[in-house]
Order: sequence, then C-alpha cells, then structure tokens
Amino acid sequence: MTDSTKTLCPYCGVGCGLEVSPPAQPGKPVNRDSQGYPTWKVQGDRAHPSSQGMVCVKGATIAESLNKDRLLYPMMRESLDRPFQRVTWEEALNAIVNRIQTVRFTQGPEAICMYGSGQFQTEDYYIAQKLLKGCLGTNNFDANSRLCMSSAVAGYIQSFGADGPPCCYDDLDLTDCAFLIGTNTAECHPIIFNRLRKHHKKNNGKVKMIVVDPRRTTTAEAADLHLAIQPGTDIDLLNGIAHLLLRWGYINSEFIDECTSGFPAYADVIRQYPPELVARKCGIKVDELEMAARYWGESKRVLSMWSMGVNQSSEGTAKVRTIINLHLMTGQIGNPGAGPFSLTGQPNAMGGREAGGLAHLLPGYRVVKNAVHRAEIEQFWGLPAGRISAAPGLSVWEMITGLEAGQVGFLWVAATNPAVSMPDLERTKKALWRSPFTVYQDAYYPTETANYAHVLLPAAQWSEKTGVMTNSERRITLCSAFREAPGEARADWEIFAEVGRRLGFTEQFKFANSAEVYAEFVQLTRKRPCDMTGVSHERLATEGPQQWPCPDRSSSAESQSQRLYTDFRFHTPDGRARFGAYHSRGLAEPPDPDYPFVLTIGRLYGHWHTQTRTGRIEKIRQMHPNPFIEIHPRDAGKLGIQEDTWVEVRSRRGMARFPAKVTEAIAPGTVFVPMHWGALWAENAEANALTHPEACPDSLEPELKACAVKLVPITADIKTADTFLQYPKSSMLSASPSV
Ligand SMILES: Nc1nc2c(c(=O)[nH]1)N[C@H]1C(S)=C(S)[C@@H](COP(=O)(O)OP(=O)(O)OC[C@H]3O[C@@H](n4cnc5c(=O)[nH]c(N)nc54)[C@H](O)[C@@H]3O)O[C@H]1N2
Ligand SMILES: Nc1nc2c(c(=O)[nH]1)N[C@H]1C(S)=C(S)[C@@H](COP(=O)(O)OP(=O)(O)OC[C@H]3O[C@@H](n4cnc5c(=O)[nH]c(N)nc54)[C@H](O)[C@@H]3O)O[C@H]1N2
Ligand code: SF4
Ligand SMILES: [Mo]
Repeated sequence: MTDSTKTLCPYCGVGCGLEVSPPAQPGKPVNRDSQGYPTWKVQGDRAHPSSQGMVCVKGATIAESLNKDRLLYPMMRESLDRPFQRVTWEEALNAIVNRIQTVRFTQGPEAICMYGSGQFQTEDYYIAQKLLKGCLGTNNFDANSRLCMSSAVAGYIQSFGADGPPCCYDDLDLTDCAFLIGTNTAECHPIIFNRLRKHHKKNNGKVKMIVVDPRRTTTAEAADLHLAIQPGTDIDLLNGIAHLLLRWGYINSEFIDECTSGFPAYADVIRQYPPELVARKCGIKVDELEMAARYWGESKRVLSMWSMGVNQSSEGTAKVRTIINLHLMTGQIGNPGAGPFSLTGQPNAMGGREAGGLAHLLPGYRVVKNAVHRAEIEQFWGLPAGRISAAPGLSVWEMITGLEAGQVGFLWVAATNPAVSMPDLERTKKALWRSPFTVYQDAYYPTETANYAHVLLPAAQWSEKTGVMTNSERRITLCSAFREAPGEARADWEIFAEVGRRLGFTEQFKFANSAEVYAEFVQLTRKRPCDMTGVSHERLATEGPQQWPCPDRSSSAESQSQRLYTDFRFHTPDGRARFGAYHSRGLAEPPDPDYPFVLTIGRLYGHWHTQTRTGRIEKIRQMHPNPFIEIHPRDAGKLGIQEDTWVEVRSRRGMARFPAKVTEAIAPGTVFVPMHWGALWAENAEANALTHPEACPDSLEPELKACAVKLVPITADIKTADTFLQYPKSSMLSASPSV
C-alpha cells in the first residue's frame, strides 16, 4: 500500500487532521525515525477544517511509538504475585465470561465495574455502554473523563440544560478578548493556541488576551494580562470581575431578562465581592482585577477557554458555572467570537459524552436518572423494561473504595493507566492489589497498571482500527485503520462485543464492522442536542469531518452547527440559561503550618500523560529528560534549595522526590510538578503519590490540581538526569505495593 490515509491525531482534544503514508514510497528514500527505524510518515492534513495542516510535536512523532513495547497476546495469572502466562483468546475470554457470570449471580451486577477512557473511539464507548448499562444492568461504567471533563459536563448541563461546548475554532479568529483560565493552552492545546496567538499578534492592542493561572506558563507569557492568582481562588476572581461589571453597568439587561433565570440571587452573591477583598484573596493587585473587568466589559466579543485548572477542583462545577455566569450577564454567547469554551483534554472525550460514557449518563446526552431516557434506550436495545438501573453507577473513585470494601468482584480497565493517573496513589494501588479479578486491556506492555491485572488483553490502537472521534469543537473525524494490528491485538469494541455474545446477548452484538456500530449509535442521537443522525462512516470518508448537530444527510454542516445557542434558546424546560450563584470555598486541603505549600500538577508540551507512547519517542525524551519541581526563588532561598538540589516532597498521604527548578514562573507558596512520571519511568517521582481524592460534589471530579505539601531538601547526590533515560525499567513492574 502506498496511498496516504487521512485521519485524526490520537492525542489531544484539539483534534488535528493528519495525513499518513507508508514508510516506503516508490522513488523515495524510506522514511525513518530518529533511531533509524522505518516509520510511517505523518503530516498535517491541510484539508482538515479544525487544524488546516498544523500539527505539534506529539502528532508529528506519533508513528514512532506504534511498534514499541506492544502487548501482543492475551496473558493471564492466578494471582497478582504470580508471573503472567501467555494464553489464547479463547482461554482469556472464557475466564472473563465465567467470572462475570459468577459475580453477576453471586454478588449481583453492581459488583461488576468497567473503567474506560477518552482515548476510546466512539464505537468502543458505545458498545461498552450497551454491554454494561444495558445487557448486564449495571451503570458501573466510568471513564478517565471523571478526572478530566466531568466538571465541564456538569456545569454545562446545569447552566444550559445540556452538555456541549457552544463555540468553534473560528471563534479564535473572531474574538476581541480571549479569557484563558486554568489552561496552559500553549503546551496542551498548541494548535488552538497558535491560531489564537496569530490573531492576537495581528491585532496588536485591539485584541486582548487574559490568562489566569498561578504559574507564568508559556501561555501566560503571551498574554496582555496575567493574573497569577492563588490556587483555588478562581470563584473569588470571577465573582470579583462580575461585581465590577455590575457596578460599572457593563451588563446586558435585555439578554438577562429574556434569555436567563436566576440573576437576582446571583447579583446578591457578587455584591459581596468588592475589589479590595477579591484582590487580597487572590493575591493580585486591584488594578489587575480592574483591568480584567474592563477588558471583559469593553470587548464586543469575549471568548473564555478553560481546562484542568478549573475542572479538577472540589468546586469544579461551581467554577465552570461561575465562568458561564459572566457570559450570561454580558450576553456573550451564541455570537461569533464569543462564548464559554471548555477545551477537551483527550482526543475523544467528546465522543465519550455523546455515547454516555460516565456512570450517570446514557447514550445521546441522556441521563441515568431520567425514566423516559432509560425506557428509550431499553426499547432500542431490545431489552426488558427496567433493565437499566435507575441509580447512577460508581464513579472511578467509588470503584476504588468499592474494592477496599470488597464490593467489587470484577474490574475491567481499558485505555487508561490508573496506577499513575488516579489520586492518592498508594491507596489506589492497595485497592487495585485487593481486586479479586482485574482485566486490563491496553496497547502497551509494560505499563504500571499491568502490575495489578489478572488478565491482560492486547488492544489494537489508533492506526490499527477504524472508528470516529469528536474534538473540542464538536467535529467528528473518521480515523481509518491503515496498518495491521500487531500480534493478536483486537479493537476494544470487538472485545466487548465478543464478551457480550458469549454472555448470550447475540442479538445485541451482531456487528460486522465499526461502521455498523456507529450507524446504530447515531440513531440514539436523533432529536437530541448532539444529533448526528446525518453522520456515517461513509459520509465522513467521502465528505470529510462533520460538526454536530448534524441531523440528516441534507444538512449542510457549516451554517447550522458551527455554534450552539445562536437563537439564545437553551435546553432547559423554560428555554432560559440559568445563573448559578456560588460563594468561593477554596481548596479542599489548604496549606497550613505543617504542610505550608500548595502543590499543583500539570503537563509538559511533549509528553502525553503516563508516557506509554511519548516515553518511547527519543525526540520527546530528549525534550523532557526528567521530572522536576518548580519553586519560587524566595521559597527556595528560605529552604536552602538551589537549582538541581533534590527535594523530598511530602503530603499527608505520600512522598516523592524531584530535582529543583528554581524559577519566578511559579508564585511563592506554590510548587509545580509534571504528572508524567509513573513508577516505570522514574523512582519516587509520582505526583499522585501526594494528591488526595476530595472531589466536587456535583461532578465527582477529584481535586487533582492541588494538595498541601512540605519540602525537605536532600543533600545526598541521588541521581543525574542521565539516569532517567535508562527507564523504563521492567524490573519496576514486579514491585508490589506495601500491603
Ligand atoms: N502536552 C500535552 N498536552 C495535553 C495532554 C498531555 O498529557 N500533554 N493531555 C490532554 C488532556 S487529557 C488534558 S485534560 C488537557 C489539560 O490541559 P491543561 O488544563 O491546559 O493542562 P494542565 O497542565 O493540567 O493544567 C493547566 C494549568 O492549570 C493551572 N492551575 C492549577 N491550579 C489552578 C487554579 O486553582 N486555578 C487556575 N486558574 N489555574 C490553576 C496550572 O498551573 C496549569 O498551568 O491537556 C491535553 N493536552
Ligand atoms: N495529579 C494529576 N493527575 C491527573 C491529572 C492531572 O492534571 N493531575 N490529569 C488527569 C486527566 S485530565 C487525565 S485525562 C488522566 C489521564 O491518565 P491516563 O488515562 O491514565 O493516561 P494515559 O497515559 O493517556 O493512558 C492511556 C492508556 O491507554 C492506552 N491506549 C492507547 N490507545 C488505546 C486503545 O485504543 N485501546 C486501549 N485499550 N488502550 C489504549 C495507552 O497505552 C495508555 O496506557 O490523568 C488524570 N490524572
Ligand atoms: S495539538 Fe493535539 S491534536 Fe494537534 S497535533 Fe498536537 S497533540 Fe495532536
Ligand atoms: Mo484529561
């Protein structure tokens, strides 16, 4: 095969179009990676409307990760302290089906859990919902989106009556004021940032950029105004801006009267946030706060963008709604260049939401608690009335506590690496170690979570399976398979469907291919906010990516679906968007004399999460050779810490060690470490050894962005950066937690 294939980058939620071609092309030298291995050539797809040919280093190097350290065959073991043995698919599937049946009939379906991922394709997500929520009758399907987007989902639902980011990337070129809060867009959504940056530069002085982040990130460096607030004071800041907008008369009374509800209660709250108080709480100057309010008030079109600095908080939903409030009071929604735009993290976090991929959701933007929604799905799936449980399933942290309590009999983890990414990692690992039966389905081996599995199933990944993903601007792209899956790897949805058939649900899982799966799924979106009945694999293949809502074949995507709420009618019963009035509660674990620093945790430009792919790409390893801790010079001076001094970081739950990076980019009193180094990639550098699981009561999203720590400099010479390049160490895998 020499033809190129158009597809989507499988990393972040920007969703850049890629064009890939085989290593060998007639008349051309073989394309090779930095180590000399023949590699598929990856370029940006110029025809993709979301990215117009641009890619960042992750997309550009993705092909180099595809063949390294893959999990090739199913493997099994009797207990976690035994070595894995290679088995056939038949043996593995039998073991899984037997276990599910035993647990179903002894403990009940609520003892069965699946933990999936925003890196599933939509077809994988959909089949998993059908198997768990439908056939087995348990809503215990949760995804790593719980750690990521669930506050945005809850915020949108509460404010607008439905989920769904209302904006699109063209808004980046049309806005007069970009308000970026809790997002390091330059490193985490680089292609969105490049586009915004270009517009900002071109309209120097006329277009404003505000960045709200305790760190002076690369994103903040590009801003006209950087508000380096204390972690956890976002609601103070947003209410303080609202206070000034109200005081200065920058509100849109007509919009408030005709299109919203709940303004009086909100106005009562924001009146209690005068500038002096807010500036003091946030740790910024009154001038800075006033400037932010003035930019908002004076701009015709304000586009706010946010991600984990907002969502990963014990008041995440309230933060999201407080951002939306500003848009409602100024009428900044439904028009070009304006609106509250949550940037999705993973490539298909959006598809997961469409397919109902959290424990309280059902396909087609439905919710478990709604009896009509349950009945619609049961009927469509050909299941008896009442099969879908009325109770939301366990969130992923509740699965962990369920393991602790012995209530989980079967745990199936796919496309996520919880032994690195979950909060309070020692507790998480101990709970995973107690699991009576864990199936782990991943593309790579080793990974940290493989250590906690009884059965390992090899997953075909992006490039080896065909399915769709939806990016942050609701645009759906077909990702076609262009190479063979290695070894015996299979697509996630095929594995779920095969288990479903073996459990006796033959009618429910009669699919010849993923196009049929998608065709069935879109029927469940008919007349729903995320209507995509006009989308099919065939249409995506011939006409290219489509944005939803896309109700039927004839709807020309652009005009109708670019933005939501252009008629200012919302999905609430009265059609009005709701103000949500919240006081700031601050951090769940504020610093105190014993643990005087706030630790925040985030991402670096080159690495992707737990490094399963990017850790195996030489260029990226060189770019970010080792973990580190950022400390302000003032704090470093007090503790006798210098550049590269090793620092032991302790929280109430755990410990980790990092070389220091002394920098004014971090606010005094706050320290930062990257999330990317799990046990396989460094010794004692797991950020989540330190974090706590306190979560937002509405979204159940844990506060992964902040916990209280103390710092102890270590004088002994531990390691140099070179040592990190000797990882991954397979010996790390056999290390069991201290139980
Ligand atoms: N390079 C790269 N890109 C990625 C990913 C990756 O792993 N690597 N992952 C993808 C995924 S899944 C996600 S979810 C996104 C995440 O994208 P981002 O949310 O942009 O990334 P983070 O670095 O996790 O956090 C963003 C910022 O939040 C700030 N922050 C911390 N506490 C607070 C606070 O209390 N208030 C405010 N306002 N800000 C705070 C941090 O200082 C940090 O700079 O990135 C996606 N893109
Ligand atoms: N402290 C702290 N913790 C965090 C965060 C933070 O900001 N701070 N961020 C949180 C967020 S937003 C997120 S999204 C999570 C991410 O955390 P994880 O989901 O644990 O991270 P990944 O490394 O992306 O794991 C994805 C896994 O899926 C595998 N995989 C890739 N493609 C496929 C496929 O098609 N099928 C299957 N079966 N497997 C596949 C990869 O090999 C990899 O092992 O981390 C969360 N944890
Ligand atoms: S910006 Fe995101 S989607 Fe685009 S190439 Fe980079 S990682 Fe991939
Ligand atoms: Mo995420």
